[in-house]
Amino acid sequence: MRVVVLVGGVGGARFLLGVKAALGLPAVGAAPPGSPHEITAVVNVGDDIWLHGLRICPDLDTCLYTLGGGIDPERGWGRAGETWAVRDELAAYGADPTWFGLGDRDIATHLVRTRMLRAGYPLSQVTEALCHRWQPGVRLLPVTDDRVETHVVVDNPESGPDAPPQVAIHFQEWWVRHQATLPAYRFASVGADEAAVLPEVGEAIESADVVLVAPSNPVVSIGTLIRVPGMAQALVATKAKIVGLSPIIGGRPLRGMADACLSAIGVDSTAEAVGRHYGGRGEGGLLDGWLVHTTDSADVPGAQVRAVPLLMTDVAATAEMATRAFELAGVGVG
Ligand code: FO1
Repeated sequence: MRVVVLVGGVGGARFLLGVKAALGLPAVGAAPPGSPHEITAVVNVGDDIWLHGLRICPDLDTCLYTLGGGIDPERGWGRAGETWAVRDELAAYGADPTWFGLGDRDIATHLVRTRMLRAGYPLSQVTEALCHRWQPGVRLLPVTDDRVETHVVVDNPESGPDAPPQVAIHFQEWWVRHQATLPAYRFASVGADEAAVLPEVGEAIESADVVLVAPSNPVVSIGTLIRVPGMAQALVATKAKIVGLSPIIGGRPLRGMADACLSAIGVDSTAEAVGRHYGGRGEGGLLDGWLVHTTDSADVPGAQVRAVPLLMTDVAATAEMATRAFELAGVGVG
């Protein structure tokens, strides 16, 4: 079965572990040869940032490390067994920004990626090279090879006679430095207009047997993904059912700060509001199916809604979620 999963950061990577397990594959590491299933993860690049001369791709790296067995399970990002010597040395030099922690092991990934990007390799080929080491057991594709960064419009913290009232800061500055506490007026996908969806992504979606929308941040992960030119066309064209899983349970996100993002675009932090925000496919939206947690209910015109346990407490629970999504999509897992 050809499965495509639209993913963002930590939640998306954890969900992919369950998708693999639901298909009888080892959650971590390479799929055994001859597996009848092919999983393609379409990963958000909006969080990517140039820092200290290195290109950091948080969502791709979180998928790489989580599926390859190198993730720090507590943080959900960066490497297990990490040390921070370079970060501390940079801080000692007062080398800004000091608010984004780059671990020593993690820096090796950014050095390899930056060197390949500078040599002219597109991000998709760089990611493929990194996958040779990590063996994530899924095809890991950036949604585009082009630079599309999420920037956040906030009140200008600088005051002064000619200070503009609002400024745009990089998503990571808003997310990490300010912990999403600065009220966001809107999110801009800088570079989206000149970007194009990766051809392999369009092909994977159009030839998929099922497309899953991971329980990732609906605004800065899934929203930024489907806004890349070419994505909407592929999602409309595919014959596959498109089933999403709510990242909001009982009126709040499990982790991350999706509620801060949702309020910024005027969407309530409820499973129903997010489902309606994505829209039912029968009404010209994204979803054929929408899974909400057992505590929630939702009416999403144009989509079939089911309430199932959505707590990713372990791989088995996550695999059950993926299985329920396959059921709702009408694809048996033979
Ligand atoms: N998140 C933090 O809250 N603090 C950090 O210092 C931080 C560093 C970092 C380094 C590499 C990386 O891949 C991710 C990192 N993150 C950090 C997480 C990152 O901001 C988020 O995981 C995603 O961008 C949101 O999905």
